[in-house]
Amino acid sequence: MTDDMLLIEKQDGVALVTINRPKALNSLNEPLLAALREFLHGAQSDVSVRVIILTGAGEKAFVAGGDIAVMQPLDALAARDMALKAQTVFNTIEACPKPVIAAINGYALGGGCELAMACDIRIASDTAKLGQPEINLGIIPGWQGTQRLPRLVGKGKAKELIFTGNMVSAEEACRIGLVNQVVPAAELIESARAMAGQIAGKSLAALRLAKEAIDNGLEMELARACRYEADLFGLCFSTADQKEGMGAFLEKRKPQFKDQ
Ligand code: CO8
Repeated sequence: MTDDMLLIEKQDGVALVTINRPKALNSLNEPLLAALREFLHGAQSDVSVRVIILTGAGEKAFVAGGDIAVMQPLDALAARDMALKAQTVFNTIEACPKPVIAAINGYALGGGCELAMACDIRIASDTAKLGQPEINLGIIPGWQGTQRLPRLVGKGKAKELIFTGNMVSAEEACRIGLVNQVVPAAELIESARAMAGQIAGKSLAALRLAKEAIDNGLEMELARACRYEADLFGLCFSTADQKEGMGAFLEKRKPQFKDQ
C-alpha cells in the first residue's frame, strides 16, 4: 500500500527510513503519516532496530511541510483533526524507546521542520534550509512548532522565525541550536549512520531511560525532575546491561549490551 512512500532499509541495528514523495518535495499527507505510524509501532518491538534515521528522498527536500493542496479546502474541525493526527505520530517519535535521528537533506519547512524537531538529534546537510513559513499561508504551525521550536532555540528566536516565516541556512540553524551538526551534503547519510552506529552499540535500556529522563523531565519542575532522574537511574540497576557495563569496566574489556 504505502510501502513505496516510505523506504525502509535495516542494517547493523540501524533502520534508515526515507520519506519518498520527491515530486511534492516529500510533503506529508495522510497515507505517509499512516505509514510512518505503522513503521514506528513495529520498530518498537523489532529487535533488528536499535536506532532510526529519518530522511527525505532526493536532494532537494527533507520534508517541505504538510501537503498544502490537501489542507487548502479544509474546514476548522477537519484542520484540527489533521493537526491532532500528525501530532500523535510526532509524539510517537518522541516517545519511541529507540533514538531517532533526522538526517535533513534539504528543505525542512513547516511540518517538515516540526517532524525534524520531534526527532532526538538533527544532522543537516550544508544545503538544508529550515523554517516555519506557515505565516505566509495565513496559518500558524499546527504540528507542535509553536512548542518545540521555542524549547530548542528560545522564545525570542522562535517568535522571529514564526512571525517572519524566514528560512534559515543549515549553518544558522546549527548556531541557534535547531540542528546538532552540519555536514557536506554528500556525507549526510554516512555521517548519520556513523552516529547511529555509535549509539546502536550502547545499552538500549539506558538509552531509553536517558531519553525519558530528558524529554519528560524538561516538562517538570526542577526538583521533581531531579527526583524522576534518580528514579530512572535506580531503574538502570534492574537491567543486565548495568551489570555488564560496570563488570566490563572492572574487568577491563568491552561491554556486550543485550537488553532490548
Ligand atoms: N505541499 C504540497 N506540495 C508542495 C509542498 C507542500 N508543502 N511543497 C512543495 N510542493 C510541490 C509544489 O507544489 C511543486 O509541485 P508541482 O511540480 O506539481 O508544481 C513541487 O512540490 C516542487 O515545488 P516548487 O516548484 O515550489 O519548488 P521550488 O524549488 O520552486 O520551491 C520551496 C521550493 C521553497 C520549498 C517551495 O516549494 C515552497 O515554498 N513549498 C511550501 C513550503 C511551505 O510553505 N511549507 C509549510 C506548509 S504548511 C505546514 O506544513 C503546516 C503543517 C501543519 C498542518 C496542520 C493541519 C491542518
